[in-house]
Amino acid sequence: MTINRVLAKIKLAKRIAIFAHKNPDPDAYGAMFAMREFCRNLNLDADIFAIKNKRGYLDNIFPLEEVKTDFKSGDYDLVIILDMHLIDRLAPEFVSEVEKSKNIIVIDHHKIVEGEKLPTKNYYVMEDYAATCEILTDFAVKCNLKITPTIATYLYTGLMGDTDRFLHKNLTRHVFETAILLYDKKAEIQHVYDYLYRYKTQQQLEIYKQMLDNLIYYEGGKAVCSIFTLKDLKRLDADQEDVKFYTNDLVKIKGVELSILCIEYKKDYFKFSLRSNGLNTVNFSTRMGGGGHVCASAFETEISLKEIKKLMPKWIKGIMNGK
Ligand SMILES: [Mn+2]
Repeated sequence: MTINRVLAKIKLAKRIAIFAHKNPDPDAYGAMFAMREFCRNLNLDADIFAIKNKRGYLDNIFPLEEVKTDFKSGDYDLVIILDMHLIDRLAPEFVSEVEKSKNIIVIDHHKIVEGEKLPTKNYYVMEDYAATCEILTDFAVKCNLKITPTIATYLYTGLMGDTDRFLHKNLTRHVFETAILLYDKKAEIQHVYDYLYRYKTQQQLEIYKQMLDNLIYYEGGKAVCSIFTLKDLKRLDADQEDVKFYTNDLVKIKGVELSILCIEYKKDYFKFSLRSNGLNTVNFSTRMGGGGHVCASAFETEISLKEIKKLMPKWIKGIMNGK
Protein backbone atom coordinates (compact mmCIF):
# COMPACT_ATOMS: atom_id res chain seq x y z
CA MET A 1 0.00 0.00 0.00
CA THR A 2 1.12 3.59 -0.44
CA ILE A 3 2.03 5.86 2.44
CA ASN A 4 -0.98 8.09 1.70
CA ARG A 5 -3.23 5.06 1.88
CA VAL A 6 -1.77 4.31 5.34
CA LEU A 7 -2.80 7.77 6.50
CA ALA A 8 -6.25 7.44 4.93
CA LYS A 9 -6.85 4.17 6.76
CA ILE A 10 -5.66 5.65 10.04
CA LYS A 11 -7.97 8.64 9.67
CA LEU A 12 -10.95 6.30 9.19
CA ALA A 13 -10.31 4.61 12.53
CA LYS A 14 -11.83 5.55 15.87
CA ARG A 15 -9.73 3.54 18.28
CA ILE A 16 -6.26 2.43 17.33
CA ALA A 17 -4.09 -0.20 19.00
CA ILE A 18 -0.36 -0.06 18.31
CA PHE A 19 1.99 -3.03 18.57
CA ALA A 20 5.59 -3.92 17.80
CA HIS A 21 7.68 -7.07 18.23
CA LYS A 22 8.24 -8.78 21.57
CA ASN A 23 11.13 -7.51 23.69
CA PRO A 24 10.75 -4.06 22.13
CA ASP A 25 14.03 -2.36 21.26
CA PRO A 26 14.55 1.40 20.80
CA ASP A 27 13.26 1.27 17.20
CA ALA A 28 10.12 -0.62 18.25
CA TYR A 29 9.35 1.75 21.11
CA GLY A 30 10.33 4.80 19.08
CA ALA A 31 7.98 3.79 16.28
CA MET A 32 5.11 2.95 18.65
CA PHE A 33 5.33 6.19 20.63
CA ALA A 34 5.78 8.33 17.52
CA MET A 35 2.80 6.63 15.85
CA ARG A 36 0.68 7.13 18.97
CA GLU A 37 1.51 10.84 18.97
CA PHE A 38 0.72 11.16 15.26
CA CYS A 39 -2.68 9.54 15.88
CA ARG A 40 -3.43 11.66 18.92
CA ASN A 41 -2.49 14.82 17.02
CA LEU A 42 -5.11 13.76 14.47
CA ASN A 43 -7.57 13.57 17.38
CA LEU A 44 -7.69 9.80 17.20
CA ASP A 45 -7.68 7.51 20.22
CA ALA A 46 -4.54 5.41 20.23
CA ASP A 47 -2.95 3.06 22.75
CA ILE A 48 0.32 1.20 22.78
CA PHE A 49 0.35 -2.45 23.80
CA ALA A 50 3.59 -4.08 24.90
CA ILE A 51 4.97 -6.45 27.47
CA LYS A 52 7.69 -4.33 28.94
CA ASN A 53 11.16 -5.43 29.79
CA LYS A 54 12.17 -4.63 33.33
CA ARG A 55 12.85 -1.00 34.22
CA GLY A 56 15.92 0.25 32.47
CA TYR A 57 17.54 2.94 30.43
CA LEU A 58 14.62 3.17 27.98
CA ASP A 59 12.34 4.35 30.80
CA ASN A 60 14.27 7.60 30.69
CA ILE A 61 13.42 8.16 27.03
CA PHE A 62 9.89 6.76 26.69
CA PRO A 63 6.93 7.07 29.12
CA LEU A 64 6.77 3.29 29.37
CA GLU A 65 4.32 3.41 32.29
CA GLU A 66 1.69 4.40 29.70
CA VAL A 67 2.01 1.13 27.80
CA LYS A 68 -1.00 -1.17 28.12
CA THR A 69 -1.14 -4.96 28.29
CA ASP A 70 -4.84 -5.90 28.29
CA PHE A 71 -5.67 -5.89 24.58
CA LYS A 72 -9.18 -6.90 23.47
CA SER A 73 -9.68 -6.85 19.70
CA GLY A 74 -13.32 -5.73 20.11
CA ASP A 75 -12.22 -2.47 21.74
CA TYR A 76 -10.26 -1.27 18.70
CA ASP A 77 -11.16 -0.86 15.04
CA LEU A 78 -7.59 -0.60 13.76
CA VAL A 79 -4.41 -2.42 14.74
CA ILE A 80 -1.09 -0.94 13.62
CA ILE A 81 1.83 -3.36 13.79
CA LEU A 82 5.27 -1.76 13.63
CA ASP A 83 8.82 -3.02 13.15
CA MET A 84 7.68 -6.61 12.44
CA HIS A 85 5.50 -8.34 9.87
CA LEU A 86 4.90 -11.85 11.16
CA ILE A 87 2.31 -12.47 13.85
CA ASP A 88 4.62 -14.78 15.80
CA ARG A 89 7.01 -11.88 16.43
CA LEU A 90 4.36 -10.42 18.74
CA ALA A 91 4.52 -11.12 22.45
CA PRO A 92 2.63 -14.43 22.84
CA GLU A 93 0.16 -12.72 25.19
CA PHE A 94 -1.26 -10.71 22.26
CA VAL A 95 -1.27 -13.20 19.41
CA SER A 96 -4.77 -14.68 19.64
CA GLU A 97 -6.53 -11.31 20.13
CA VAL A 98 -4.58 -9.58 17.36
CA GLU A 99 -5.41 -12.45 15.02
CA LYS A 100 -9.09 -11.67 15.60
CA SER A 101 -8.64 -8.09 14.40
CA LYS A 102 -10.01 -7.49 10.93
CA ASN A 103 -8.33 -4.19 10.21
CA ILE A 104 -4.55 -4.37 10.44
CA ILE A 105 -1.76 -2.24 8.98
CA VAL A 106 1.87 -3.38 9.05
CA ILE A 107 4.73 -0.90 8.75
CA ASP A 108 8.17 -2.50 8.81
CA HIS A 109 11.69 -2.53 7.43
CA HIS A 110 12.52 -6.22 7.89
CA LYS A 111 13.01 -8.25 4.76
CA ILE A 112 10.02 -10.27 3.68
CA VAL A 113 11.30 -13.75 2.96
CA GLU A 114 9.62 -15.83 0.29
CA GLY A 115 6.80 -17.91 1.67
CA GLU A 116 6.16 -15.69 4.69
CA LYS A 117 2.50 -15.07 5.44
CA LEU A 118 1.73 -11.53 6.54
CA PRO A 119 -1.26 -10.90 8.83
CA THR A 120 -2.79 -8.37 6.40
CA LYS A 121 -2.77 -7.23 2.78
CA ASN A 122 -2.29 -3.69 4.06
CA TYR A 123 1.42 -3.46 4.57
CA TYR A 124 4.08 -0.87 3.95
CA VAL A 125 7.48 -2.57 4.09
CA MET A 126 10.63 -0.70 3.10
CA GLU A 127 13.45 -3.22 3.16
CA ASP A 128 16.18 -0.73 2.33
CA TYR A 129 15.37 1.42 5.37
CA ALA A 130 17.56 1.06 8.43
CA ALA A 131 14.79 1.60 10.98
CA THR A 132 11.04 1.73 11.22
CA CYS A 133 11.52 5.17 12.75
CA GLU A 134 13.16 6.22 9.48
CA ILE A 135 10.01 5.13 7.62
CA LEU A 136 7.79 6.99 10.09
CA THR A 137 9.81 10.18 9.68
CA ASP A 138 9.14 9.95 5.94
CA PHE A 139 5.50 9.22 6.68
CA ALA A 140 5.20 12.39 8.75
CA VAL A 141 6.92 14.55 6.16
CA LYS A 142 4.96 13.18 3.20
CA CYS A 143 1.63 13.35 5.03
CA ASN A 144 2.25 16.72 6.65
CA LEU A 145 2.07 15.43 10.21
CA LYS A 146 3.67 17.63 12.81
CA ILE A 147 6.96 16.34 14.23
CA THR A 148 7.10 17.85 17.71
CA PRO A 149 10.38 17.78 19.68
CA THR A 150 9.00 14.83 21.66
CA ILE A 151 8.18 12.89 18.49
CA ALA A 152 11.56 13.81 17.01
CA THR A 153 13.24 12.40 20.12
CA TYR A 154 11.29 9.12 19.83
CA LEU A 155 12.17 8.79 16.16
CA TYR A 156 15.82 9.69 16.69
CA THR A 157 16.06 7.04 19.42
CA GLY A 158 14.81 4.38 16.98
CA LEU A 159 17.12 5.55 14.22
CA MET A 160 20.11 5.39 16.56
CA GLY A 161 19.03 2.03 17.99
CA ASP A 162 18.86 0.26 14.66
CA THR A 163 21.99 1.85 13.17
CA ASP A 164 23.82 1.69 16.51
CA ARG A 165 24.45 5.44 16.10
CA PHE A 166 25.63 5.13 12.49
CA LEU A 167 27.80 2.07 13.11
CA HIS A 168 25.99 -0.69 11.21
CA LYS A 169 26.27 -1.41 7.52
CA ASN A 170 22.67 -0.32 6.93
CA LEU A 171 23.59 3.34 6.39
CA THR A 172 22.30 5.29 3.43
CA ARG A 173 22.21 8.93 2.52
CA HIS A 174 18.60 8.85 3.65
CA VAL A 175 19.57 7.73 7.17
CA PHE A 176 21.72 10.85 7.58
CA GLU A 177 19.07 13.07 6.02
CA THR A 178 16.57 11.66 8.50
CA ALA A 179 18.94 12.38 11.37
CA ILE A 180 19.40 15.98 10.20
CA LEU A 181 15.66 16.41 9.85
CA LEU A 182 15.07 15.14 13.39
CA TYR A 183 17.86 17.36 14.69
CA ASP A 184 16.11 20.32 13.07
CA LYS A 185 12.87 19.20 14.73
CA LYS A 186 14.65 19.51 18.09
CA ALA A 187 15.17 15.88 19.02
CA GLU A 188 16.87 15.74 22.42
CA ILE A 189 19.93 14.06 20.99
CA GLN A 190 22.23 14.37 24.01
CA HIS A 191 19.56 12.92 26.30
CA VAL A 192 19.08 9.97 23.95
CA TYR A 193 22.82 9.31 23.83
CA ASP A 194 23.16 9.54 27.61
CA TYR A 195 20.68 6.73 28.15
CA LEU A 196 21.39 4.63 25.07
CA TYR A 197 25.17 4.76 25.20
CA ARG A 198 26.92 6.86 27.80
CA TYR A 199 25.82 5.66 31.21
CA LYS A 200 27.09 2.30 32.44
CA THR A 201 26.34 0.83 35.84
CA GLN A 202 28.83 -1.25 37.81
CA GLN A 203 26.67 -4.29 37.15
CA GLN A 204 26.83 -3.66 33.42
CA LEU A 205 30.61 -3.57 33.62
CA GLU A 206 30.60 -6.89 35.49
CA ILE A 207 28.45 -8.43 32.75
CA TYR A 208 30.78 -7.07 30.11
CA LYS A 209 33.76 -8.51 31.94
CA GLN A 210 32.07 -11.92 32.06
CA MET A 211 31.30 -11.74 28.34
CA LEU A 212 34.98 -11.11 27.57
CA ASP A 213 36.14 -13.80 30.01
CA ASN A 214 33.95 -16.33 28.18
CA LEU A 215 35.05 -15.54 24.64
CA ILE A 216 35.81 -18.48 22.41
CA TYR A 217 37.45 -17.77 19.05
CA TYR A 218 36.98 -19.86 15.91
CA GLU A 219 38.31 -19.86 12.36
CA GLY A 220 41.59 -18.25 13.34
CA GLY A 221 39.91 -15.35 15.14
CA LYS A 222 37.42 -14.50 12.41
CA ALA A 223 34.50 -15.68 14.50
CA VAL A 224 33.79 -15.44 18.18
CA CYS A 225 31.16 -16.58 20.60
CA SER A 226 30.33 -15.94 24.23
CA ILE A 227 27.91 -18.00 26.28
CA PHE A 228 25.89 -16.94 29.31
CA THR A 229 24.24 -19.76 31.27
CA LEU A 230 21.52 -19.33 33.87
CA LYS A 231 24.24 -19.95 36.45
CA ASP A 232 26.28 -17.01 35.11
CA LEU A 233 23.20 -14.77 35.20
CA LYS A 234 22.44 -15.75 38.77
CA ARG A 235 25.96 -15.01 39.92
CA LEU A 236 25.83 -11.59 38.22
CA ASP A 237 22.33 -10.92 39.57
CA ALA A 238 21.44 -10.10 35.97
CA ASP A 239 18.77 -11.19 33.52
CA GLN A 240 18.91 -11.95 29.82
CA GLU A 241 18.04 -8.39 28.83
CA ASP A 242 21.06 -7.08 30.72
CA VAL A 243 23.29 -9.30 28.60
CA LYS A 244 21.51 -8.67 25.30
CA PHE A 245 22.51 -5.04 25.71
CA TYR A 246 25.98 -6.08 24.45
CA THR A 247 24.84 -8.12 21.47
CA ASN A 248 26.47 -5.72 19.02
CA ASP A 249 29.81 -5.44 20.77
CA LEU A 250 31.59 -8.68 19.88
CA VAL A 251 31.68 -8.01 16.16
CA LYS A 252 33.59 -4.82 16.93
CA ILE A 253 36.67 -6.88 17.82
CA LYS A 254 39.22 -6.27 15.09
CA GLY A 255 39.41 -9.20 12.70
CA VAL A 256 36.11 -10.68 13.83
CA GLU A 257 33.63 -11.11 10.97
CA LEU A 258 30.99 -13.07 12.83
CA SER A 259 29.87 -13.10 16.44
CA ILE A 260 27.37 -15.23 18.28
CA LEU A 261 26.09 -14.33 21.72
CA CYS A 262 24.35 -17.27 23.39
CA ILE A 263 22.10 -16.67 26.37
CA GLU A 264 20.24 -19.32 28.33
CA TYR A 265 16.60 -18.38 28.93
CA LYS A 266 15.29 -21.58 30.51
CA LYS A 267 17.21 -24.69 31.45
CA ASP A 268 18.73 -25.96 28.18
CA TYR A 269 16.92 -23.32 26.11
CA PHE A 270 19.19 -20.74 24.52
CA LYS A 271 18.79 -17.67 22.38
CA PHE A 272 21.51 -17.00 19.79
CA SER A 273 22.16 -13.49 18.52
CA LEU A 274 24.33 -13.34 15.41
CA ARG A 275 26.16 -10.29 14.17
CA SER A 276 28.46 -9.85 11.18
CA ASN A 277 30.29 -7.27 9.12
CA GLY A 278 28.59 -8.30 5.91
CA LEU A 279 28.45 -12.10 6.09
CA ASN A 280 24.94 -13.43 5.66
CA THR A 281 23.74 -14.62 9.07
CA VAL A 282 20.01 -14.54 8.37
CA ASN A 283 19.92 -17.64 6.17
CA PHE A 284 21.28 -19.72 9.01
CA SER A 285 19.04 -18.07 11.62
CA THR A 286 15.99 -18.59 9.43
CA ARG A 287 16.89 -22.26 8.99
CA MET A 288 17.10 -22.53 12.76
CA GLY A 289 13.59 -21.09 13.13
CA GLY A 290 14.49 -17.44 13.69
CA GLY A 291 15.05 -14.48 11.39
CA GLY A 292 16.31 -10.91 11.12
CA HIS A 293 18.62 -9.02 8.81
CA VAL A 294 21.71 -10.04 6.84
CA CYS A 295 24.17 -8.72 9.43
CA ALA A 296 21.97 -9.10 12.52
CA SER A 297 19.77 -12.10 13.14
CA ALA A 298 18.69 -14.41 15.91
CA PHE A 299 17.08 -17.73 16.74
CA GLU A 300 16.25 -19.68 19.86
CA THR A 301 16.16 -23.38 20.48
CA GLU A 302 16.26 -26.15 23.04
CA ILE A 303 19.87 -27.14 23.42
CA SER A 304 22.36 -27.92 26.17
CA LEU A 305 25.61 -26.10 26.83
CA LYS A 306 27.49 -29.25 25.86
CA GLU A 307 25.70 -29.48 22.52
CA ILE A 308 26.34 -25.81 21.80
CA LYS A 309 30.06 -26.26 22.32
CA LYS A 310 30.00 -29.31 20.08
CA LEU A 311 27.93 -27.75 17.26
CA MET A 312 29.32 -24.21 17.31
CA PRO A 313 32.40 -24.91 15.13
CA LYS A 314 30.17 -26.49 12.45
CA TRP A 315 27.63 -23.68 12.59
CA ILE A 316 30.32 -21.07 12.26
CA LYS A 317 32.09 -22.86 9.43
CA GLY A 318 28.77 -23.10 7.59
CA ILE A 319 27.94 -19.43 7.96
CA MET A 320 31.47 -18.36 7.01
CA ASN A 321 31.11 -20.48 3.87
CA GLY A 322 27.92 -18.70 2.94
CA LYS A 323 25.52 -21.44 3.94
MN1 LIG B 1 13.73 -2.00 13.63
